[in-house]
Amino acid sequence: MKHQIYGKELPNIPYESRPSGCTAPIWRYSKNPIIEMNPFENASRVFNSSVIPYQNAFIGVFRADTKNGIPFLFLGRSKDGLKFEFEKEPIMFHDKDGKEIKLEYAYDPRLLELEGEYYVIFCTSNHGPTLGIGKTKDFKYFELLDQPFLPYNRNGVLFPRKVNGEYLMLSRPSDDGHTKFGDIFMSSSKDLEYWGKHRHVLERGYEWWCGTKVGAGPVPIETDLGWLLFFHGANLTCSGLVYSIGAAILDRDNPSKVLHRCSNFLLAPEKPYETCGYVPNVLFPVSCLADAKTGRIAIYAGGADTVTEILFTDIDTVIDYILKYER
Ligand code: BMA
Repeated sequence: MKHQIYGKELPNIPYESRPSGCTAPIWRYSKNPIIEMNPFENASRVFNSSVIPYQNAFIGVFRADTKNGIPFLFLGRSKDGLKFEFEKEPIMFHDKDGKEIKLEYAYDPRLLELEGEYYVIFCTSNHGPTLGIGKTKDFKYFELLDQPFLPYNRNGVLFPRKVNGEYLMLSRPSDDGHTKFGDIFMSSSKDLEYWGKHRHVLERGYEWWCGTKVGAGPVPIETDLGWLLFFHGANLTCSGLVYSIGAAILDRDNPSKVLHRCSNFLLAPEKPYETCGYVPNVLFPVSCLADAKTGRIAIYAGGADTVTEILFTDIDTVIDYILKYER
C-alpha cells in the first residue's frame, strides 16, 4: 500500500475485488442492493443509513421511511455487514432527565464511535429541518443532546476524534425544502454542546455534477495524506436533482482546509436501482467501513431513496484517482 489508513483493523469488512474491466475508482457489490423495498413491517424503504463495527459484527442506524411516509431511525444488526435484522420499533431518544422525546421525523443518520461512546447525527425538525445528536453507550438507551445548530441545516457529520482539543462537525446550511444551494461548513465545540468557529470547507463545484450543492457523506477517514471525505454532489437537471459521489482530502490538523479535491465524480447513478425508484438518479453515500491493514473501504449508500447498497474501493485506488483528476 502506498497510503495508510489511520484506524483500526477490520478483518471481517465486507469486500469484493474490483471487477475486471471496471475503470471507476469505486465499484458496486455484485449482489446489490443489500436492502430491498419493504424489508420489515412498517418500513417501506430503507436507505441513506449508517453501519459501524460492533462486538465482532456490525450494527447500524437505518433511515426507514415508514408506511405513513415519515422517516424514522431504526437499529439493525448484522454478522457480515450485508444481511441485517431490524428492530421493529424506531429508536426512542430521551432528554437529560430520562423523559422520552417524540421526534416529528428523523433521517440520514451518521453513526460513529467517539471516545468509547456512540453518537448519531441526523436531520430532524425544530421549527424546520436541522440536526439532532443522539448518544448511546449500549444501543439500548439513547439520549438526545442539545441541538447543535439553528434551522436550517442538514448532513451533519462528526469527526471520529478531537482535532487540536476540539470536536469538529461538518454540516450543510440549507433551506426548509429540497434545497437548491449549499456548501459544506465546519464547526468546533469543546463539549459537543456549544458550537462555533464556523468555517467554510467545500463549495459547490463549477463541475456540473456538483454545481447545485454538496454535502458531507460518511464520517471522514484519517489517512497519511489527510482526512478522506466522500461527499454527495447534486446538479439540477430538467427532471430534477442528480446525486453523485465525490471526494476530497482535508488537512489533518485543520480540516477546514481542502488539500485535494477531485473534479470528477467517483461514481454516479447508473444502475436501475439508482436511476429508478422513489426519487430517481440518487446515489447517496452515508457511511464507511475501513480496514487499516489492507486499506479496504466499504461504503453504504442509498439508491434512489428506495434501497440500500454497498460499494467498495481501497485507499490507494481512491487517493490515486483524486490526485489524477485533481481540480
Ligand atoms: C436530500 C436528502 C436525502 C435524499 C436526497 C434525494 O435533500 O433529503 O435524504 O436522499 O435529498 O431525495
